[in-house]
Amino acid sequence: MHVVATTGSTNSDLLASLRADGFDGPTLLVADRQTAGRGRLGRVWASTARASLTASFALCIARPIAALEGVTLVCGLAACDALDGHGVDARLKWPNDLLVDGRKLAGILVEAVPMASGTALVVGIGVNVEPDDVLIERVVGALPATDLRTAGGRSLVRNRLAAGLALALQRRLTAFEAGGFATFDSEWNRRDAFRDKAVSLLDAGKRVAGVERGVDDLGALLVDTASGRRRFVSGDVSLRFRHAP
Ligand code: BT5
Repeated sequence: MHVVATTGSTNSDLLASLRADGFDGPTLLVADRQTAGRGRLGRVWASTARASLTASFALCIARPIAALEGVTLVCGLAACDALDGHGVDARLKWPNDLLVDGRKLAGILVEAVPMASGTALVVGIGVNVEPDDVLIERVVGALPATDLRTAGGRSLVRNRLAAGLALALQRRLTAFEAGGFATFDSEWNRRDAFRDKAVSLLDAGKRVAGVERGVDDLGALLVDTASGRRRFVSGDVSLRFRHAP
């Protein structure tokens, strides 16, 4: 476990060291302050030194990149496990957000590097720990933000939170390595914040409306639309609540 005062992005740092030096055992990198935090699809992850946990965990699993369907969702379940231990019961928004009361508490960014013996994964997680007006101003997006303190969290020492997240990730990803996503779908669906809700998706620039029906055994999102059930796997999908017309 390494803790640094400031860096651009803990995900970028672990990816760079994997590419330069290969995999050197499971590594947890925590930054007190992150200046260029990344979300999915080129989006920004906002954080402040006072209020946020920004960390990444690198580990290797014996599966090729082509057999990683659902891995991000499993990381979401692991993050929920860790937060359960701090008294926060989070819900999941496909594919990679943790919500409490419809507000975004944490986001996960999973990146993969092929290795001779499988795939090295860098699992980045940003968690809002304390309420912070500066942070709220920096969050531009569809969902309002919340934080562990507001959600009633206990024992919110950041290094302890980070270590708990890494242990939960290691445990869940070991199970994923053996059995893939198929053993996780019902558990994920029980945590799904959008289950049976009217949603609108942006799929490669095209808007699709329907009712969200959870995920299948490969982690694909199922949506009932006017033209039947559709399955979304692409990374380029944004999910939004849809208000009744
Ligand atoms: C994510 O992306 O939610 C993944 C965030 C992962 C961040 C961690 S921090 C450690 C590691 N190092 C990195 O560089 N990244 C990882 P996405 O689903 O694309 O969500 C991004 C969107 O969330 C933004 O466009 C905003 O709308 C919103 N957002 C940004 N910062 C937020 C915050 N602190 N709280 C709530 N929402 C936020």
